[in-house]
Amino acid sequence: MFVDQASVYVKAGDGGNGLVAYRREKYVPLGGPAGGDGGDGADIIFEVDEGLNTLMDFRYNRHFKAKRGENGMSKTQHGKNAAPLIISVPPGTTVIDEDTEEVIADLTTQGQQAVIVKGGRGGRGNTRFVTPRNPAPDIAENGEPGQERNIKVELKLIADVGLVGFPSVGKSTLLSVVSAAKPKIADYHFTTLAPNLGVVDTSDHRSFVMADLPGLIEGASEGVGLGHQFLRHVERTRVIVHVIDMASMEGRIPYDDYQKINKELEEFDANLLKRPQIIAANKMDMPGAKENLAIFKDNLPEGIPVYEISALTRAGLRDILFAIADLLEAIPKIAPEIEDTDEEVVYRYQKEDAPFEITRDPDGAFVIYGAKVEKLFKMTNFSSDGAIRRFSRQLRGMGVDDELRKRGAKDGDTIRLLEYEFDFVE
Ligand SMILES: Nc1nc2c(ncn2[C@@H]2O[C@H](COP(=O)(O)OP(=O)(O)OP(=O)(O)O)[C@@H](O)[C@H]2O)c(=O)[nH]1
Ligand SMILES: [Mg+2]
Repeated sequence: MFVDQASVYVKAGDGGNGLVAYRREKYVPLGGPAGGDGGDGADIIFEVDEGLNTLMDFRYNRHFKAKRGENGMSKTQHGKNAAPLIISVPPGTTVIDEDTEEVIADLTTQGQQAVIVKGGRGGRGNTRFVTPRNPAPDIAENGEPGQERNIKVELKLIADVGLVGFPSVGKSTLLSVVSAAKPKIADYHFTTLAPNLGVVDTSDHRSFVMADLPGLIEGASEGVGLGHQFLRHVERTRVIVHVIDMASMEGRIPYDDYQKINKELEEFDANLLKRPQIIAANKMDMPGAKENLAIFKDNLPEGIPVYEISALTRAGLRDILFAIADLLEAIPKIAPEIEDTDEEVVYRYQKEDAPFEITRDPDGAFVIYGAKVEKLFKMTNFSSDGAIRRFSRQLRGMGVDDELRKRGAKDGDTIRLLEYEFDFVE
């Protein structure tokens, strides 16, 4: 398989901040609370687009940041949620968390979506902090930070087209002139020992994946030559391009080649003969090729398409590529026998945040860190006393105070959290 991969950083949108506001009414100097909630930040979603077949887009853009939610507004108006950022990926894309190696998503079928990072929830406005004891709170939350992660995006390409034929008929040469692939080419048998894949772009902007398979010989289906292992690859292609040396450079008769290879395919798996097949009559630049082709065509049953090409001079390539692209468009996307490997997926991004850890800096200050405590901190708007008191209560609830005391913190000691410092107060 041809694996294309990219390392990418993704950050979902932060939630919008909640607002502290009060109603203003005629004759009422200070009305009730009226601060709205912030909107949710945008998720980043990957979506399968069958039209794509490379991760080219990630080569040039390795950072994706989604929009934040709108801040809450007065008159209890909710800020707008940010629309998700949808990124198209080709089928066969796997997304892996670079730090944990966890597979986040396996995207295979057209239109399938997976949330890669989740946008932050909007912060609550002061309307939501009303209690019987505090009917006009001055507390509002900041938006929750959007999730961020480093991911590895991998594409495992399954070939649309497989090139089959005897050794040295020019399969690798053909792949090398229609794609960026650089397979080894030489005039001895079995130059190609493992499939090479390349992405072919036709001049009318269609594209497909072509595999250059190792040469087949008589008895391949019983394990002669490179045998079975490579016939298996043919099974996974949607169209077979049968490459034949029309110049008969090794003295074989082209029509015999055609029959022998088909017999091997059939003996390996009878279904392979039902796969659409196109004949590439190669080496048409050589003397004698025209005559051989005429005889070949006389023997060939009606209705089997033959394209005259020369991989060496590049003659006839445009037509055969168009014919392949047309055929691919006319048949189902994935070969039936591999369809059942599809699984509906699955995103497991929601891990319980680690609550907090405490360490000490060389100057004796206590340092608090951890995803959960840092998130609480970021969601606190420290401009109001109410919010500060709420934050202290939340820390106490998590057990931060107890843990600090256990480690010997005294009234007035310095506590650090992210880039801020405050005093420990008993
Ligand atoms: N004259 C001529 N020679 C060609 C043409 N295409 C390929 N060749 C030559 O044929 C020889 C074999 O080409 P390859 O592309 O390595 O053949 P292959 O089918 O990949 O062979 P294996 O990997 O061994 O199965 C090389 O010397 C090529 O230069 C062509 O269109 N015309
Ligand atoms: Mg080869």
